[in-house]
Amino acid sequence: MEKTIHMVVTSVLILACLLFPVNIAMSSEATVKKVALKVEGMSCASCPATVKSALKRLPGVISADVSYKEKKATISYYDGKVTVEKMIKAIEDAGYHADLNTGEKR
Ligand SMILES: [Cu+2]
Repeated sequence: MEKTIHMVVTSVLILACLLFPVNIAMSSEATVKKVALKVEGMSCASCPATVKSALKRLPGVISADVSYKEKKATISYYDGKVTVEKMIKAIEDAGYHADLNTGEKR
C-alpha cells in the first residue's frame, strides 16, 4: 500500500515537471510588449531603414518604427522570444548606438 502511494506521488511530481515549463513557455509567447529605445548616430533620412531592418531580422520582433527626427525606435515584440538587450545589440551591430529611452513611459 505504501509503495502504491509513493508511486502515485512520484508520477504526479513527474507530470507536474513535464507540464509546467510548457505552460510557462506558451503564456510568455502570447505576451506582446512594446519598448522605446533611444537611437543615436543616425546621420541621414535613410538610416532609420537600416535600423528598422536590423531589428526586424531578430526573431520575436513583430514590428519596429524608427524615427530619424526623434532619434527613437519603437518596437513591438513577443516577451520571452527576444530581449531588449538583443535589440540594442542588433542596433549597435548595424553601426548605431542605442539605449533604453528612460524619459518615456512604456
Ligand atoms: Cu544614413
